[in-house]
Amino acid sequence: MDAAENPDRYHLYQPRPLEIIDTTLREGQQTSLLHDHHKYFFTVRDKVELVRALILYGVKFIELFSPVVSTQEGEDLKAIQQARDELVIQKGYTFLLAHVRLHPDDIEAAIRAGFDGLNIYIGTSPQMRAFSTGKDLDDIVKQARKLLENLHKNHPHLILRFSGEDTFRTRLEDQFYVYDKVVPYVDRLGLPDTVGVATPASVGQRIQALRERYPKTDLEIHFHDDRGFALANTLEAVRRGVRYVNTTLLGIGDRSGITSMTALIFNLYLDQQYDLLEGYNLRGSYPINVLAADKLRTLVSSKEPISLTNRTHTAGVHQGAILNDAATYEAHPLEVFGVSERDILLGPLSGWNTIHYFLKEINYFQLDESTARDITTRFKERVYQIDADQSPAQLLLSIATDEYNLPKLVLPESTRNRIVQRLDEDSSKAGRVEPKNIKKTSDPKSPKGESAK
Ligand code: HCA
Ligand code: CU
Repeated sequence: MDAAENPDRYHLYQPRPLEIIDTTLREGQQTSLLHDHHKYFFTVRDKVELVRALILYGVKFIELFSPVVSTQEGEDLKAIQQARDELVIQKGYTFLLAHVRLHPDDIEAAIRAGFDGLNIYIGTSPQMRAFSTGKDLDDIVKQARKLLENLHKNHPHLILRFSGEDTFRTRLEDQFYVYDKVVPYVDRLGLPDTVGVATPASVGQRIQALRERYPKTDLEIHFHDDRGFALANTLEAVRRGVRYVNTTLLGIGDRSGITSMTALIFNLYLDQQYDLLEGYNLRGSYPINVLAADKLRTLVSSKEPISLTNRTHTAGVHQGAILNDAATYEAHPLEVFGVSERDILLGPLSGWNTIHYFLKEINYFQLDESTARDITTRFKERVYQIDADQSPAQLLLSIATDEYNLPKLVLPESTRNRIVQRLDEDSSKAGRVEPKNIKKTSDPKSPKGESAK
């Protein structure tokens, strides 16, 4: 289904009080983590799985690169559009937005590719004007007005957003000068903190000024985390009524990234902002983080609030108290956000990374990556035939135990029955285990080099 079939879909849509615009596949793909782990880009399969997971989580707006970025990005878009269309009956329509420069080539390519909307941006700060675009404010205004007026007239159903990149180093008068000219033609005005200089105080002031001047136009925020303020800035903006918020899974993005989707949702819940949570599947928070981490070949970061690390206790005193009552050192209801082994939803679409993670980190089996890949192949062959009373997780555990005889890490007494995330050994060093030719490790009760983290 493309935008032409039901062109006014957006203007018929009733936006919720909080609309997340996920940009994992645009801003997130700019993360250096992809390079650290020699991955470099998300494959089309990664993208489709992430998009499906985001839609099932309740996200209605997904930002992607403009097709001019690379032929591959243009190709992958078709698979993403198909994945989106397959979920329309179950979850309603999800809008795909192209991130485009204020440039006719980007804009035309995005329209041809069937995007629902354009997230247009151009640098407005003195730094961006001098060293990035080379355009002064009058050039920007002239070009923006011409392009946006045409788009508004000729493509009335496209969702249009205009952002002055580097808003928080742009003088308020300069931002007004530009936004005054484009506001009649757009659905949203963006406020990106491109280099992460904003604080909750400066965010509050800027948003108040923009809301007073453009009371009828929705604002969209995008905060980088260079100072560690992305989340605090986002909460301040939302508190001041901003409806559209850019986030990524795990907060990945350029440099130290932007606001993490699940960290935002979690904090709104803790602040009892339940109206803002309409339509979001809170229990899917941890599973979606695990999925994103898998795609990056890493674990969910310890800095991510919705992580197993937040339920991991190492200090003896803490462990003792936790065994008496978990609330002593666990103040937050992480189980509401799916931080539990039950919520790693295994199935035929699970990648080997998820399976590796599930077996190693949650069930403490010792296995290397190539064994995880083999097990994944077996699991996928069998999962279609499981009995009604068996779950995919049970099937996987039985393959690991009965067919591969995988040795298990024995945890210290005090951490038994707790969910513990460990990063104890380099999986490349863990022995490869072949099915049916399996010898138990010499003494599985005292595996080498283990430590529960
Ligand atoms: C970029 C910069 C950007 C754009 C945000 C926006 C930023 O990577 O192109 O379009 O609103 O942080 O300013 O991500
Ligand atoms: Cu950015």
